[in-house]
Amino acid sequence: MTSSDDQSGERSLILILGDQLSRNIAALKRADPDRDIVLMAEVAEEAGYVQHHKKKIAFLFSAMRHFAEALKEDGWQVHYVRLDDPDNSGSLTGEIDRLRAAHPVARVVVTEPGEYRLKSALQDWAEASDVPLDMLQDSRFLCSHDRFGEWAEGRKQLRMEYFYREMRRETGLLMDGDEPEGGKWNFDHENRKPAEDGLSLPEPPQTSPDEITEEVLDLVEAQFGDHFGTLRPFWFAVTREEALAALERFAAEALPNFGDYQDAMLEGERFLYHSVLSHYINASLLEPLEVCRRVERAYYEGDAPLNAAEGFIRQIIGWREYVRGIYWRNMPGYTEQNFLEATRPLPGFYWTADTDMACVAAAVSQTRDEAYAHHIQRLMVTGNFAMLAGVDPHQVHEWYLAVYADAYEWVEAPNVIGMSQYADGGLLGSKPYAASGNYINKMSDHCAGCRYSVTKKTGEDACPFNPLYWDFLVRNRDKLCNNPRLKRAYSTWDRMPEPRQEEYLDSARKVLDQL
Ligand code: FAD
Ligand code: DLZ
Repeated sequence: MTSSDDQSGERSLILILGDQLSRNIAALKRADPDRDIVLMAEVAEEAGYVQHHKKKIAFLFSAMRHFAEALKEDGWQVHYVRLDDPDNSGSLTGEIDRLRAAHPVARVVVTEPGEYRLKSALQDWAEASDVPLDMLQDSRFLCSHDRFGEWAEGRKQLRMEYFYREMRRETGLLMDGDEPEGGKWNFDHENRKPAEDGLSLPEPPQTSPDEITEEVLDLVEAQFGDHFGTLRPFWFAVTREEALAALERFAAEALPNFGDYQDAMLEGERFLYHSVLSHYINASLLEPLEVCRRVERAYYEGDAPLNAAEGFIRQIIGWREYVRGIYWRNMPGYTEQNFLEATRPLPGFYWTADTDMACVAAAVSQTRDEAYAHHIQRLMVTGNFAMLAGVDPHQVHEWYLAVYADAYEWVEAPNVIGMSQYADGGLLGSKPYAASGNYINKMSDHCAGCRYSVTKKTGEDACPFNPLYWDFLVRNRDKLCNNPRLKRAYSTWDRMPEPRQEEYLDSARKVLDQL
C-alpha cells in the first residue's frame, strides 16, 4: 500500500467504488474538495462479473447516486457516470482513463477494493499507466492485514474465538476493565432457541423509493431483466440517514430477542430478529464500530440482554473481521479450493426454488424475493445441502456471490468455501457444518409442512438430508475420519448393521440421481 505525501497541490482523481459510500473512506479523508475530482461510475464489468441479483444492483446504483449527490452538496466536484451514459467504457479503469483525458490529474487515489479481482485489475492498470496509483489501506475495518498477519503468525490453527477476544480487548466493547462483561467472552449456548409460535416479529423498516431510486429500478429492469431475483417491491435504505433509521429500529425492536432466536427458522418469516444490516455495513452506509457501539449502549441502558448484545457484537468484530483476514491471507487461490473434491453441478432449484424440500424452497424463494437470507438458512439449509450433495464449491461460491445484496468476495468466499463447504479443509472452521434433517426440524417449523418426512431416515419419502448426511460422511471418510469432532458420527455409522447402511447409501444414490 503506498502512502505518498500529497502536498503538491496537483489534482488527484479520487475513485470511490460502489461499496465505499462513506465520507470517512480513506481516499476522501486524504483528498481536498477544492482541488481533487471524485469519480464514481456504474460499469458493466462490475455489474456483470457474476449475475448479481437485481435488488443488489439497484441497491448499489441508487446508494451510489444518492452518495454522489451528498458529496456534491458538501462541495466536492463529483464526476458520476451512469450505466446508460453512451460513452461509458464499461470498466472502472476505462472510466479513469476517460476522465483523465478530459481533466489531467497527477495521480489516482483509491481505497483498497474488497475483492482481489478488482485490486489486481487496478494494479495492472497502474503498471501500464503514466500516472501513479495510490491504493490506501481500508480503515473501515478494525483489523488491518498486517494486524491479522501478526495474530495468525505461528498459530497451528486459526480459530475465530481467540481472534474475537483480541478484538474485544482492542475495542473495549463489552469489557469490564480487563475482563469480559458478565464474566464470559461468549454466551452462545444461550442462543440456540427454536422459534415458538406466537412470537411478535418486527419487520425491517420499508423505505419507499424516491425519484432517484425509481429511475434506477427502471434501468435495472431494462438492462438486467434476465438476472436472478425479484426487483419490486424495493424497500432497502439507500442513504446513510435511512440506514441509521434501520439500525435504530433493530436496536429498539429486534435486538432484545436477537440472541435467543439467532439460529431459528420459521416458515414465511424472512427476518426473525436479525438486523438485516449487512448490505448497509458492507456498502459503508453504516460503520461496523458505530453499529456495535449502538448495540453495546442498548445493553448498558437495560434495553437488551447480554447474550443478545454479545452475540451480535461477536458477529461483527469477530466473524466479519476474521473472515476478511482469512480471505486476504489466502488470496489468490482461496476461491479455487476444493478439499473434498466435489464436482456435482449446482442443482437448478437454487435458481427456481422448485423443490419439494420445504426448507430449501423457503430459503431460495426468499433469496429470490429479498436478496436476503439469514445466517442459518445460508449455512444449514442451502450450504449444508450443497455440501452433502457434493456440489462443486466454486459453483456454490458463485451462486452466493450473485444472489445476496451483501455479497462481496472478501466476506462471501470464506463463509462459503470455508465455513459452509469445508472446501478449505478446515482452515477457517474446525469441522464441516454437516447436519441431517433432525437439525432443521429442531430449529424450524419447515418439516411439519414438508412433503418429505423428517422422521423417516431412508426410502422415497425420507427427508433427503437424512441419507445424504451419511452418504457425505462415508464418501469423505478418508479426509474426515481423523477430525475429533466427527469421531462420534463415524462410530455410530460403524455400529450400524450393514443392511441399514446399505439402505442409507441406496436412498442417497436415488436422491442424487434425481438432482
Ligand atoms: P445478523 O444476523 O443480524 O448479524 C449481524 C451482522 O453480523 C451482519 O449484518 C454482518 O455484518 C455480521 N455477520 C454475521 N455473521 C457473519 C459472518 N459469518 N461473516 C461476516 N459477517 C457476519 N455475510 C455478508 O455480509 N456477505 C456475504 O456474502 C455472506 N455470505 C455468506 C454465505 C454463507 C454460506 C454463510 C453461512 C454466511 C454468509 N454471510 C455473509 C454471513 C451472514 O450470513 C450474513 O452476514 C447475515 O446473514 C446478514 O444478515 P443480517 O444483517 O440480518 O445479520
Ligand atoms: C457490486 C458492484 C456493482 C454491481 N456495480 C458496481 C459499479 O457499477 N461500480 C462500482 O464502482 N462498484 C460496483 N459494485 C461494487 C464493486 O464490485 C466492489 O467495489 C468490488 O467488488 C470490491 O468489493
